[in-house]
Amino acid sequence: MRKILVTGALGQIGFELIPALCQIHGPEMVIISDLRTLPATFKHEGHYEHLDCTKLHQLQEVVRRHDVETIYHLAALLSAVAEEKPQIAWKVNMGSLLNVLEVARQHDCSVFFPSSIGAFGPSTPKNAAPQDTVQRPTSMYGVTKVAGEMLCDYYHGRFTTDTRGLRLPGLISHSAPPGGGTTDYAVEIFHHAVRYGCYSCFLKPDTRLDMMYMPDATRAMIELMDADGDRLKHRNAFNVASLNFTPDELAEEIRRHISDFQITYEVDPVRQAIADSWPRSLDDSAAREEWGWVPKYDLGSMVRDMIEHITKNVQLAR
Ligand code: NAD
Ligand code: AKB
Repeated sequence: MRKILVTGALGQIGFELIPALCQIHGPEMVIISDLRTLPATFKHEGHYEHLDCTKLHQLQEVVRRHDVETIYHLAALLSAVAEEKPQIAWKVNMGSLLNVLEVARQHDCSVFFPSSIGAFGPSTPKNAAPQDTVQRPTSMYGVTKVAGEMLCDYYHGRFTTDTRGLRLPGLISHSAPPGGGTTDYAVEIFHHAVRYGCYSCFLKPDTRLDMMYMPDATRAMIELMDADGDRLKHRNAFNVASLNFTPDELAEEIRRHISDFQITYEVDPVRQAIADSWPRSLDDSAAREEWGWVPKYDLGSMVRDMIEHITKNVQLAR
């Protein structure tokens, strides 16, 4: 049987996508790969390959040797890091995607591409941004995401490569740290709330953005890749939404569990400018119609689950 390759698998998404894929397909079917070496603390099953996806020959060799059928291409620099190193971000985000698409074309693989709310810009409608709308992002991250969406659609149209993608919002998980994005506050806040009872937030209190709990996000990726291709009118990439809040509203929900939690604000102008350029919310009706997307977590159930898991981890570490 042909296998599944996950690139950039040691990051925030890979940490939860790998166990989900191993549970469905069996660990022997999942190839974990990253530029980083496998940390001793990494406990997941699945075969590990040290792989720099900007190197075409490395990617070709791994895909050929493991007879890969599906590639979840997670390797990329996130928005805040990409804005610090725009030239490197272009090289990593676009260079690795072009390599993945080329190898997919040669070996008849399907490709999952994680686009982002960052693929939109200030001229996109701010509320309920439609599936098909203006995409003129002003961050390097956004430029690579919108170009990535188009490149994936090009490979599908030109070579019939099965490419599919999601415009993911800020993702929240308790098991892995975020990788340098504008929405990282929504993960950091929980660790600080449980450990210290306070958090200094780098976005303004009323910065409204879409967010999603990681179990919903990994399920969305797997469900999209399993969907009947004939039903898909869109491919790269589908708006998906579930949670929508400001830092102030998230802090209020955390106070239901940690009543004396305090939030203060020390705004980072770079990340604030990126957040202000993104839509406040997305319309995900195309995903719901074309492949049956339905989120399971709301703000209350996400916050409860995050606090339970982080509290347990903190107690175990003591
Ligand atoms: P992350 O930063 O946590 O992890 C990315 C991983 O890619 C890291 O482990 C890094 O070592 C690896 N990597 C970097 N360059 C590489 C290279 N040349 N070859 C191989 N591996 C390399 O990112 P994440 O949060 O897991 O996000 C994964 C993907 O999902 C990215 O494309 C990101 O833009 C997208 N996305 C993430 C979010 C989010 O909130 N986490 C939201 C929208 C989209
Ligand atoms: C980031 O903030 O860069 C990511 C994203 C929304 O793409 N979390």
